Amino acid sequence: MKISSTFANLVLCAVGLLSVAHAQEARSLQKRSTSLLINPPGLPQLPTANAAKAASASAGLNLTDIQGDIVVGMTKKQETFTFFTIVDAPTFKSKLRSEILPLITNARQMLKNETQPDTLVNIAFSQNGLTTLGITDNLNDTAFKNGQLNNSQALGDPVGTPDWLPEFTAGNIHGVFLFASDTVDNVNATLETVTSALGASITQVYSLQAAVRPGNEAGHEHFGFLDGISNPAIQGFDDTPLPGQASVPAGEILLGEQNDNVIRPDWAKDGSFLVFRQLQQLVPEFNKYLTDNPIREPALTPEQGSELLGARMVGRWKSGAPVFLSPLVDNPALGANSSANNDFTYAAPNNASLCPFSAHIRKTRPRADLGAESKNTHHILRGGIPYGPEVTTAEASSNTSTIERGLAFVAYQSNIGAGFQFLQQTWANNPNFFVKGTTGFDPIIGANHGNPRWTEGNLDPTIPTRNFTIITDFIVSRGGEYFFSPSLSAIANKISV
Ligand code: N7H
Repeated sequence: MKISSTFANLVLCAVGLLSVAHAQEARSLQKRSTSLLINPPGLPQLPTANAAKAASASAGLNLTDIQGDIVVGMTKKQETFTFFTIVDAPTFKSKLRSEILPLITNARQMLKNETQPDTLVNIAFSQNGLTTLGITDNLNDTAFKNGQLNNSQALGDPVGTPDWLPEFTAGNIHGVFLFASDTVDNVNATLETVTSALGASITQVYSLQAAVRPGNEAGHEHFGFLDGISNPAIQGFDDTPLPGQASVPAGEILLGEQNDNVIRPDWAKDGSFLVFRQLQQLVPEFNKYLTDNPIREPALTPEQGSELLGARMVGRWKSGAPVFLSPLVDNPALGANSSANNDFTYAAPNNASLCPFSAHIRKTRPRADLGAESKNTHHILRGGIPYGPEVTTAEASSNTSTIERGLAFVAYQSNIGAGFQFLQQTWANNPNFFVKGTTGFDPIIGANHGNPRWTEGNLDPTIPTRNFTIITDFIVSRGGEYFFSPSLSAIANKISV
């Protein structure tokens, strides 16, 4: 009897995947007792392994096939992003299959300390990378296909991208490795293992080392705000969202799952588009702007008025407490309470006085402004991490950044045009969103090609029409790329063959 080649391939794939799963389990048996993720008060926890297992079983989501970073959010302790060019595709494919695939961390492994690896390893490919590997199938995502450099004007970056690093403009980034762990030594050792396994089949283009901020700043980005509070819960992975957390059909983040209505090749199922942006933050300049422009609320000192302006620009206090629930002063207990710090909708009455329409978190997720959350199909899952050192005394006293620091911004979604690009272009950079004529730019990430940005939207509650003209971009895009983070079976059966 002749076995059809399709059937033979299926058997080989199944055997291949089983051995990958066994290799991962075997490695994880001897693994860690502490987590490679941070867990500061106020940030949501991952579901327990049992809860995720039950949710995914009923939804038919295969958590061992989904790359781990997609689900973990902004909680890595140490992370290095290594961008590479594929110079020898056949050798790369063979090493990818035999040596790298067994190292790739899946979503299920991240749910228990004992199953986490020493270092999370994930991989993603640019359109140029897939093309170099001979993959001609169309993933049907225009932004991904064209690459981020071609998208830079739509994103509001200055014309000619003068601030982009040359590594991001050269057009030779084919892929990126994500290495995350609790120690730099682990990250570096794994990077060494991976790059020596791949040998001369790749060249490294660029590496960005990132890390959680020290001490009590753990979980806070460089402006000082707790970050990573509000990420959507993926249905079929986390079915018990916290109050106020968006619960999204899996297909908003993962290709080929429910609510991903775009036609994709079968092998793209359970992959996700990874948007990477190196976003420099001008922290002393941001602080100077707040000092110079306090909100003159009679009950507050000028320092408190500056703090209030910063909180209203973000929509949250540094502790994470939302200004909608704590409008005049910070409430650290609320910020630290993940069951309460996301529990609001901007519903009337008089909602803009509580949280400005221009506030970063209201621009990027307008909640009840759009009606029911299910009417908002523009969700991203943020997985970034700060990079660069703390502000020095000299920088603080001169109000001038001399060392680069910022956010290694990572966002996962099934559709870049509806996800990251939409949030940046159609909401943050659009002065007419949400209220035409009186909202202005998102004062944090809104970009106007390097030109001044105006913002109001009730930013100053004591003078609702006060117009702020911000000359300095506190966030400067240093470039980035769009990637596809495939499922493990896609790596085994499509990308490495
Ligand atoms: Fe933003 N920041 O420190 O001000 N972000 N963000 N972001 N962001 C959020 O809810 C920040 C950026 C979103 O569900 C918080 O996790 C900084 C881009 C979305 O209510 C803080 C940078 C895009 C949310 C920051 C940056 C977004 C969000 C509150 C760059 C998309 C959730 C904490 C350096 C295009 C909104 C939290 C919700 C929250 C800051 C970038 C999107 C503190 C510094 C480029 C969707």
